[in-house]
Amino acid sequence: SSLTNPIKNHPNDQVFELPPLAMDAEGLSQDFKHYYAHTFGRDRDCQSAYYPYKALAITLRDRLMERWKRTRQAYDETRCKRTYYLSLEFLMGRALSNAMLNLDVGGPVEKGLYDLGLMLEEIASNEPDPGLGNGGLGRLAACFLDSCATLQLPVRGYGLRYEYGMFRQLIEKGEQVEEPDHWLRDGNPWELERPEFTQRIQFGGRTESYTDHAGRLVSRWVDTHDVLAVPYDIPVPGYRNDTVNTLRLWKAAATDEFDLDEFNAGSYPESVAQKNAAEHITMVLYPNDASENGKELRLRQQFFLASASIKDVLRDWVRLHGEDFSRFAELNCFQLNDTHPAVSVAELMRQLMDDHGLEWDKAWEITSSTMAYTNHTLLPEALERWPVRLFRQLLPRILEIIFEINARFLAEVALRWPGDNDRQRRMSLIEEGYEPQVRMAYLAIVGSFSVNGVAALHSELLVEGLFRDFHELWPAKFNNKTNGVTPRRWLSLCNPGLHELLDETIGAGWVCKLEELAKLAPHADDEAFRKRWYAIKQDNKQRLADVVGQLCGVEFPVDALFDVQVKRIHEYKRQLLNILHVIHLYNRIKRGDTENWTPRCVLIGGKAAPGYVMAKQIIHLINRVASLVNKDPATEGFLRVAFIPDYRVSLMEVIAPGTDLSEQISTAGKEASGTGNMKFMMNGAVTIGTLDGANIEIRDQVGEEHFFLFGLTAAGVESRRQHYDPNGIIANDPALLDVMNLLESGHFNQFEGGVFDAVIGSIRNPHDPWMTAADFRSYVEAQERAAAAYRDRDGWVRMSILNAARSGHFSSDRTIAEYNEDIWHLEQVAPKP
Ligand code: B1N
Repeated sequence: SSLTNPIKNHPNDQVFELPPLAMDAEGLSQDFKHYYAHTFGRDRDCQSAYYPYKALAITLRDRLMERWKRTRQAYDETRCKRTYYLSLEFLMGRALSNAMLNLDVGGPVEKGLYDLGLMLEEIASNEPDPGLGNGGLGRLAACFLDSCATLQLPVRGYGLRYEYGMFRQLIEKGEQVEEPDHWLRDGNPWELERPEFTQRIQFGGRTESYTDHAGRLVSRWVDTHDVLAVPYDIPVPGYRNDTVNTLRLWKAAATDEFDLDEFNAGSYPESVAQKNAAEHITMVLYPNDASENGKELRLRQQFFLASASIKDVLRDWVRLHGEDFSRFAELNCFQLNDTHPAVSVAELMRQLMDDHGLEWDKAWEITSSTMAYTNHTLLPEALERWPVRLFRQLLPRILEIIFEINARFLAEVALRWPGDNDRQRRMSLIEEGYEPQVRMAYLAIVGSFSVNGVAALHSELLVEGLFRDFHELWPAKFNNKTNGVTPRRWLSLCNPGLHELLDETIGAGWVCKLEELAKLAPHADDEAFRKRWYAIKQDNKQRLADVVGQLCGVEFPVDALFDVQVKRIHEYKRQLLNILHVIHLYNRIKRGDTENWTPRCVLIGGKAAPGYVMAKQIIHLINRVASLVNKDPATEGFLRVAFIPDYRVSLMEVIAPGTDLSEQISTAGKEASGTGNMKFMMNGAVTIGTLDGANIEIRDQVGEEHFFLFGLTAAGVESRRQHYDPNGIIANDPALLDVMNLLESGHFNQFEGGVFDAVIGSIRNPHDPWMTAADFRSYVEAQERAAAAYRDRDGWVRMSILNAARSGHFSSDRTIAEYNEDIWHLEQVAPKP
């Protein structure tokens, strides 16, 4: 633009000199009133409950804003090394109470509002829960940003600003129905649009060779259809430390150019419609968890994120260092959250060469010492492969670069293993065949200096299996970083009762040094302490029971064992095994086998990918079993079952504190880590689980006597596959046979013949990859041990305390400290006072 900024052109720092904003009740409520009345123009007659929330959000955002600026300045002035966390998902959850906690203004805000006759909790409940992620992978990214800000590390998140987040789940006639989540409808007070940092992203077109000014024959990308990327910044406050980091989300916007050919052909509307297509890139989050999608629009999203973020970083680099990239790798790191942004490897090469004139070797040295890759799954159905044909059509220049990377890489392989053609075929970035494909995980490994898994077992399985050849070639690249969760949201915020007891018992240091929870252990022997612990748990169970009552219409009595499984619905997570156990309990009740019974409330929740037929059938089955069990008078006082609809971050904040027994029952070797398991443990739930993902480390921490273990090991699962005989297992286990008979007789689908055939059939299938029948007996026995343990109230409370006490290892602060120590090597940078 030809207009210039008068503030920039007449250096006058007075403009930015503002007194620090008030942090007391009086000052906060003044601002709240100002925004409500003057900025939003509302009064007592306003019908919408949204405006009080919005006024409070802006009041808090102002306080973040001053700290945000100082954090940015500190990072700029120190010229410190930075990390960029690239992720297609950031499942941030609500921001308001988190901002209050981290700014340490919870008390004053509550008082200021109370003096105006308003209830904070009621106002806060009007905040939408942004669902820009599917599950664990997206929520992990959010926990990591929280820990980076709290540790004062210069880390910026880069993601997409989806217009529609994760769909809202309704349950109609027992089945999942999806509804679009237009979370931005009323605006988002937490985002700051930054049109001045808009980037231009290329798609399509073709490449051509030309001779550059230095006489080199080089390639360029021409005739492209460009899309604008407009950034929206979201503040990420650290815990009471004045640091506010940034999450930058890109929105796609059309350029103002028309497609001239179309235009001249007289198809004006088609030409304008083209523009529309550009804006579709960030319209919707793909709702698949741990399964790939293969749709062109998804590849567009991935490249859009990669290209815009890298351009943003390089522009900043040039602003501070000019076109000299010699120190770039020393001062920058990209962490790839799975392969979703892995096209970044080729895109950084492209920008360094085509936009900044570097030669291949220099660009490769920079790229391969700047990129780091985290793998989150071993499931073959989740491994991303993109057809070469799609790349050629959408990203022709990127494909050229991938081919070149591959040619040079395979030459290295040939040098190390001369004549081993099979190995070359196995390791190639291109999978040959009828439809050749780009293997994104291999591109990420070849282009990165670090490759990590997300729990000890997972990282071992990676180098023994999927990445074996690469581990042989570059053993030092591979490492483990066991996941963690932020204790701010997942203890301090969500469990105020426990929070207070912890502060009183071991001091307030645990919030940022979660290992200090270990100091709780001796108190497990103190009866008075156990009483208080129990009382808090019962209160939290009541809070959960109220929600279950409202959302499911099922009454959960709080003296029962609260047995909970919430996570995405997937066959490998085995919600089916859980429901088989429920049917088994129901059958026992009906047979009158209820001596020494532990009353139990089973809660299951989670979303199925809309195209995942089996997962949807499992939801249907759970709901049918639940309604039959709950309405049968015989179960009264023994068993309740509920499926909680629309499981999401804000629901977990109520569920985790109110849970006794945490279900982590995946087929061993299939759940990379799990993170819900950690949230439950922190809040004093005991785990029933397999030796899978981080469960193994949870059990190591808490001790085997405080964990209900069952099932095959990962190695056991693989060796059983050859001679797996579910029908033999069923025939020889009367309890399982009864359960199968109930299912197969149509007991749970009286007027819906055959609707559960596929899911029931899977249990009897000798090729069932999840081996549900194999673990049934051992699961039921572990459940019996858990039920017996719960009847010993003192023993259970002790176990609950020890679980929380040993959960310190699962703070994402520990995880991030390890990423920084081994991969990023960032200095802590504090903003100036
Ligand atoms: O990532 C979490 C782990 O704790 C879970 O065990 C793991 O299942 C989860 C494609 C994924 N792995 N892969 C995905 C998500 C979206 C998508 O489109 C795959 N999610 C996980 C955090 O490490």
